[in-house]
Amino acid sequence: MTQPLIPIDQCPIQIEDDRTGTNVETLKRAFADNLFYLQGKYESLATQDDFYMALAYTLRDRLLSRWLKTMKTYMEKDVKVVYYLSAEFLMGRHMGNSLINLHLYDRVRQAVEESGLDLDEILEHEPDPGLGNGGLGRLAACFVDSLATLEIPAVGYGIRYEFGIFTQAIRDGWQAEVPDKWLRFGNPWEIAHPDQAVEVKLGGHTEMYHNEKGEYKVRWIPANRVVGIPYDTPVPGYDTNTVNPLRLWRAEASDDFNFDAFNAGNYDGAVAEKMRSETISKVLYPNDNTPQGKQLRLEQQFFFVSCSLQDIIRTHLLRHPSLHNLHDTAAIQLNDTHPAVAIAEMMRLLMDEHEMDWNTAWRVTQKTFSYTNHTLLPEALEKWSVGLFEYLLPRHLEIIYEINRRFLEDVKRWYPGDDNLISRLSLIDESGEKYVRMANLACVGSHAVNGVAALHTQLLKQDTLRDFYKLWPGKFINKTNGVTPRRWILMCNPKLAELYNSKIGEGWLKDLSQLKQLEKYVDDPDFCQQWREIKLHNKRQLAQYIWEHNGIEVDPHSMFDIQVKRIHEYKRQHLNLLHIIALYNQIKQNPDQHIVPCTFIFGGKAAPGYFMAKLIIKLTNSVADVINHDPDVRGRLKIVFLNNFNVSLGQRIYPAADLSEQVSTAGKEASGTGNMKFAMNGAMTIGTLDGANIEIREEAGEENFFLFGLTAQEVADTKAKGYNPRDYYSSNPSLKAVIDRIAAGYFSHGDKELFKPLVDSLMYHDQYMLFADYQAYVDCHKQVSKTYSDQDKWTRMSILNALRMAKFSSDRTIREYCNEIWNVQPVPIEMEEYSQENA
Ligand code: KOT
Repeated sequence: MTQPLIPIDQCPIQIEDDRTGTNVETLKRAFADNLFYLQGKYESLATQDDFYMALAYTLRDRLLSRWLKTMKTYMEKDVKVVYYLSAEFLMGRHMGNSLINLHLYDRVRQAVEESGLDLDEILEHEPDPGLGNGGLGRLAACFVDSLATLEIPAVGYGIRYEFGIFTQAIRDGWQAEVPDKWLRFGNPWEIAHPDQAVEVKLGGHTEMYHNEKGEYKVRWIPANRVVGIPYDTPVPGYDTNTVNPLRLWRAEASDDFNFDAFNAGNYDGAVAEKMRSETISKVLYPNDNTPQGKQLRLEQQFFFVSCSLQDIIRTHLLRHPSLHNLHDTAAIQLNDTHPAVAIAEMMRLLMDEHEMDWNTAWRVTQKTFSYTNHTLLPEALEKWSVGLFEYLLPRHLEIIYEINRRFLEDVKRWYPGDDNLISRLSLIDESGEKYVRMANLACVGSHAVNGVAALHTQLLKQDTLRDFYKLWPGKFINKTNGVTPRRWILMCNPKLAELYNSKIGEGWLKDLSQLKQLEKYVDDPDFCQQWREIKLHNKRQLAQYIWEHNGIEVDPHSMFDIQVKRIHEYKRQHLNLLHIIALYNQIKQNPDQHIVPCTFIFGGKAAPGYFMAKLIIKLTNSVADVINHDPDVRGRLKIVFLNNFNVSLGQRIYPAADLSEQVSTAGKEASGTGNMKFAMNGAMTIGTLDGANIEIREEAGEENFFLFGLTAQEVADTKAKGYNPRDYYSSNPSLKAVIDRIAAGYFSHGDKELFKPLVDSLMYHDQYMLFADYQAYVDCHKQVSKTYSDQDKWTRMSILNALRMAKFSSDRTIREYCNEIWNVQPVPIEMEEYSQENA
């Protein structure tokens, strides 16, 4: 007789089991085992990549019991779950994070060292999973960390891109894009679940029929089908047993789709179709703040949305007989409009596949969904041509038209005769070629709409979404962004974390407001000395990195003035350059004049098709070339462009900054999150009243923030009056000298054409008003230099900044979403004694 299987939760796993044990001897044994049995290598022949893989498996094993227990608890308790739908999750490396969240750092370091290896070197061999472009994707990653830490049942749903954001190389000062083959050696953190694959339909047409009850129904006859295979990555909370899944979908050809071609002996045709299906999850579109109106992009969006909604519905139906109460078990968050087609897909699934009537389906949909807007740039609002929509998603277009018809009928009743209002609110833009407006769809289909910083939400209400705000003021709510202090303080700045721990213990990691207790040390010379030493240590490490990667020697005692973020005109990296050139001009006029030695560090990727952003990178490198080598400068100014800025490079950069550049045109940056990471690590901010800068300044105290520039209102007023950048150029000799130097080809070996597009754009349009803010920015920098020269004062300001950033923990943000949008509660995960003891 065969033995029955023991239920997994009753498996008699022992403390010393090689897959769960956490004492040093067991860890060493497990590590060696994984190297042998999973990597298939003798230690003597193994590479650092093999060691990384073996250690990753060792850690994943130690996450599994908590992970399975988390899933089981959610099932049994029938809890309400947050589903975070996002086309991007910019997770960064997993290994360091798992070591921290499992409290295993010290023991694993010892095990690795006793095996004759270096943990830091192994950590560097993890590829940085770059499944996102910038702020929006990184926010999703911070949110899943906070959700698990706060013990909130949650699933992150997205796409398992085979190629993430490109690797940026710099060739002759220009950006070059190299494909990101992050899966080359396999991904040890994920587990595939082909048993839970779902089918997604595309294209074709619809037809009407009558069901058994004689009701009129619509059926979608697709032209194509693809299959979504889920890959789950564990997301462990800090200091909890909760391990939530990040579920990413990979597209695969469906069997029956190939079947006919194969049977007919048409292998080439079958293979071509297979390739076409699998292209859907091939590559992340590298655009930030500009949509890519490509068919494949819409296919990606619909693909992951449909997979995820089918998965959510399947989960619900395991415990409930119908979908009438879906909103009681599911809160679905749309991370911008990239997944907004979910509103139509949910309606289709409820009505066409689960027999629900329109009114009920619409009520359930609205109660389930909420939508976050992430941009104020009008050109970034997504719209899809009606023709493409009809071709790819014929049934969804019908549904969108019907949502629109009913919606506009209501509006006509509320505001009779206002045709302009109707055309602005319509889900269809009919001003020229017809488009589906995704933000309008998301607003109508959600019960809550939020911006990501106070100013951003206010501008949404006043401007971008004002007509919707007028209809439903109660739907609009602000949720200022935050970042996880686990990665953005503890992991990236261990010395600072150690200082905090030595004074107040580790409670601050889950309650950042505890740092306020440290304010009493702000005048304590010992504490200030330690603070400066930590900053200097971090700067030395970054200087070393710069030396190794750029061959530029920088002085760790110089002021590190840093701007790292995507390259975009509205973010105004070129305003930073104008200031640097102004300093250079001063030196050229008077080489002996005193200036505060300064290292200007830049980093960030440009969208491959964004010419002006690429030209800004070229200009940065060209200015660096000239200034870094000019003997008159005597090393007092250094300019460094760090290539391939990504999450792991960010972890080196933020802790080493003295000054954080947050200089976007007011009213353009929705929030910013890099600004928070810098301030948490004790950098001072020079910034405009834009996005979350405003709230950072409020928290830090206005005396601890270098403010300059027009307000959002002044920007709008100046534009309305007719802005002429040439007036500023002609009346400001310093600005004129800077522009003239670029235009004369001084940074381009005499070539006057190279930077002409940039110069002309500033002189004749200056859409982002660099000239209007130029003098204020230069003056503010003088204030910065003066303050930096008084190191006691600077240290005090730096300390107060770092200690007052509690508001910008993503834990605070997530608590607000839970209470005010999702209506979900924490669900603690109880573990058997053995794992508690081991933890
Ligand atoms: C990308 C495409 C379309 C619409 C918006 C985007 C977008 C916006 N991508 N990243 N963002 C940024 O999101 C961050 C998180 O909320 C913000 O801090 C930042 O200001 C946005 O630019």
